[in-house]
Amino acid sequence: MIKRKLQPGPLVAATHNAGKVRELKDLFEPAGLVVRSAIELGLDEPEETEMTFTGNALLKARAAAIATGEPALSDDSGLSVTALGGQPGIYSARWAGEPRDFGRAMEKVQAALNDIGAEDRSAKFVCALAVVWPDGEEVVFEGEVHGTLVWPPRGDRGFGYDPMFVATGKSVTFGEMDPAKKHGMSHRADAFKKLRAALLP
Ligand code: ITT
Repeated sequence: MIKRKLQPGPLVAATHNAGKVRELKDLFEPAGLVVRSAIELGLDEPEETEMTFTGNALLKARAAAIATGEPALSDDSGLSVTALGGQPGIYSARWAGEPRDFGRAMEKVQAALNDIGAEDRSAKFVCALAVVWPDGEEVVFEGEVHGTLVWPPRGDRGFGYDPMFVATGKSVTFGEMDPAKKHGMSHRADAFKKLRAALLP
């Protein structure tokens, strides 16, 4: 178990996804961390060559810690659909094409479910949060949230696949939900709770 703590002060969020930046700031800033994103710092976006959320999270945080000389936080996450064998999974962002269009990505998920006549619409969001210090020490925490996919998508809050995801026991999609409520139950919040217990003073 890692003994080191994340001290109040600068933390680089190694992400180019504006939706994640917003959520990571909401989660980490109350703990006294001053979060600056890879977008604000103009950092390069490394190619995600690993086959797991954890592997890709570490790769992104390592690149940012090396580039800045500051502790770096990254988030690798995605939607895992049961009837699609876990797809889009680590390819969740790539299903949106270039430039990213999550309306299209959601249509692809819906079309893939239609193609196989899937009755099982269960899915989960998965998140790996990695912290890497400039001296090379590193740690990762994983979280998830289970739910069901609805069609058509609903709501314009959140980001990515949020408008088609309803968490178990809820009736609104993450796209319709108040961000503070999403932070109480999301895959990112689940990983953050584990990180907070281990790394925040
Ligand atoms: P970075 O690598 O720069 O962080 P990215 O968008 O490429 O940004 P990922 O490779 O981790 O990030 O892709 C994760 C995708 O999964 C992301 O683009 C979203 O579409 C989706 N996703 C992750 N968390 C989500 C959430 O809370 N709500 C909706 N969609 C989410």
